[in-house]
Amino acid sequence: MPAPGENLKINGERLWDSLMEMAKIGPGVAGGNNRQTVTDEDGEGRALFQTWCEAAGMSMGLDTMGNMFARREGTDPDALPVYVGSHLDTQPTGGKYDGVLGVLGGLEIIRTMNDLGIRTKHPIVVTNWSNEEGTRFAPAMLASGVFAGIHDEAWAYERTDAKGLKFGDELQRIGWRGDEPVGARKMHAFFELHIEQGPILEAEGVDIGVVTHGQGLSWTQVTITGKESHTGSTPMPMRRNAGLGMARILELVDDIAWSHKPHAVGAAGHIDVYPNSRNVIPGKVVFTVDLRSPDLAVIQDMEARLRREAKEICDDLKLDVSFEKVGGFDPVAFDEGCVTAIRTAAERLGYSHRNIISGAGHDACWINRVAPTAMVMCPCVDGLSHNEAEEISPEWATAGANALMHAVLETAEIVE
Ligand code: HGY
Ligand code: MN
Ligand code: MN
Repeated sequence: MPAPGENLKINGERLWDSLMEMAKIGPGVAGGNNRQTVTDEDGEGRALFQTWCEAAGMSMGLDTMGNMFARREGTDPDALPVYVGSHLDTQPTGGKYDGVLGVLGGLEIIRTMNDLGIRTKHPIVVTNWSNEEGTRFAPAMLASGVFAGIHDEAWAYERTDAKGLKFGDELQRIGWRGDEPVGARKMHAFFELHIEQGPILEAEGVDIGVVTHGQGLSWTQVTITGKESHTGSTPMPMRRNAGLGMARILELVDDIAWSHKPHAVGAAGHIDVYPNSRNVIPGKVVFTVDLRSPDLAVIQDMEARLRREAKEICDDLKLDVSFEKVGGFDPVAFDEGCVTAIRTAAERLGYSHRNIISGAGHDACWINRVAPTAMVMCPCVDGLSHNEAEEISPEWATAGANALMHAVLETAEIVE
């Protein structure tokens, strides 16, 4: 079985044009995107992706979680397909490349194979996973989690957004709830291309991140209850200020993460204050603490310390506090064979590369549970992501997609 030739390259201009075309759907207010999961804009992005896949001669499958599977046939229809993809949904103030590069990078592989008449033994399937971000409906990687048997589908359908709308109802409403039973598909392997979303590759001037591991994640939703009262006429000793409790706990979260430097991280990105009125002491606050580390024992220690010391803070301030685990996964070690395919691809193509641990969670972290999986990363400007100013260069996108293509073709076995 021949390896892909070193001069086998994708069409970088076409990939970049598709990225810019997709970025027009669900525009943000500062040059990025707001194409949140199962919104009308998500539906438009899905439709454009389907149009492009069908124009490339692929057939589209759609499962009951809205996961999309565009299939290019192989010479052996019984061979398990090689899957490649990521997600098209974005953060509310997201960038143009987070997730999208992985989906359209997969499509560009097919377009290049069509241009050059390349055939493979294994079919190749380009995938768009629903609700990777978990911002509108927690947790993150929801649909790939159901696919991998981590979450129950009925539970996933019941996840609600800030307006009380349910994921399953919204998926149905936008017309992207398929009939194919989620998780029924078997994979030969899965590959995901993603921007690093961190500063390492750019700072070191490295083209390709060979992702050996993904750090683990823990999302704890904290609810603090005090007493709403007048911010002017309530004497300080009488106050039960839920906002003060949250402020001290956010300081605690920062201290916990620093106590496990250099790798652990912690913050709260989601915060709701009630009644959120200028002259009312908050009677209730709800926020989600995001703790991460490559080391499971560190995550467990951080979670335990958070609950223990947050309770002490609230007791001191005469506040009630409750905790709910709303998301998380253990640190991930990707498949060595697939990781080697990516490293070999980078070497064959003459790209600088280094092993890297993914700081962000990805659908690949769940798919790794059910199929040999690995990721390839490209740099992003200033390591910035989950910000509308997220930026990459066309050269980085092209190099990442070339390495992805070589790993996918090598695994799918080119047929002369
Ligand atoms: O939260 C994450 O790491 C991913 O971006 N959803
Ligand atoms: Mn992503
Ligand atoms: Mn993201």
